[in-house]
Amino acid sequence: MQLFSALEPAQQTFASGLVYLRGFALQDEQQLLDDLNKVIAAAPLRTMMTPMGYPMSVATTSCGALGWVGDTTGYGYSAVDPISQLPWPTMPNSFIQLAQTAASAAGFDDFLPDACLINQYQIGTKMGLHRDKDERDFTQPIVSVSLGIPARFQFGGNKRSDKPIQILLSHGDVVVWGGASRKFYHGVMTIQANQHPKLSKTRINLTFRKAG
Ligand code: MD3
Ligand code: FE
Repeated sequence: MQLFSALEPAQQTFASGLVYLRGFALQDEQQLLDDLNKVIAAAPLRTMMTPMGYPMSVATTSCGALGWVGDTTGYGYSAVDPISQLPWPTMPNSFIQLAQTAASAAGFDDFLPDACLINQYQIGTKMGLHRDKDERDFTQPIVSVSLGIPARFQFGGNKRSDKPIQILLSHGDVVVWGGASRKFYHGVMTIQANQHPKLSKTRINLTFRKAG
């Protein structure tokens, strides 16, 4: 099985603290997918409301002590799933291991994520340019894991008007967003029609955060 294209390096640093690790999540792929399915069975994917009162196109759920929630009053983190009123599923060991080894490969040695947001994209959905600012400690990185069909991801700088760079994120790719990149504007371009052998016509993104 060929995991890596010979065209690009397996690891690339785009900015200080911004490290791309191609295929990094494939090391323990099946365990990761099995654990993902268990989390989704316990806390189903759902579309949160935007403050404007429209449902987001991306479906989300969470695991870990804190989960990301949104409704017409705004966005934030909650210790309970608003649908079940129960705590979110615990973060599987395979998730914690992956987040920590990736953070450490990027130079962040003591990453202890307490939140894992799971985003599910169908073909035709996207995520507009935004910054992540609902977390407390911006010295902690965010680790993102892409699964399923690929996405064209864009990130700029600290200003919305900074010209974005696009990168293709494919199944198994991991990106660590630490240092200055933690505050960069970023978004996901409209997902193009595609098919993945294990995730069919969907893309799943995991983001690991120290939110509390
Ligand atoms: C750069 N998710 O959930 S992951 C999000 O593919 C989010 O689902 C996208 O943006 C997705 O908030 C992008 C990559 C990512 C995540 C967090 C970041 C990039 C980031 C935080 C700061 C800077
Ligand atoms: Fe984001």
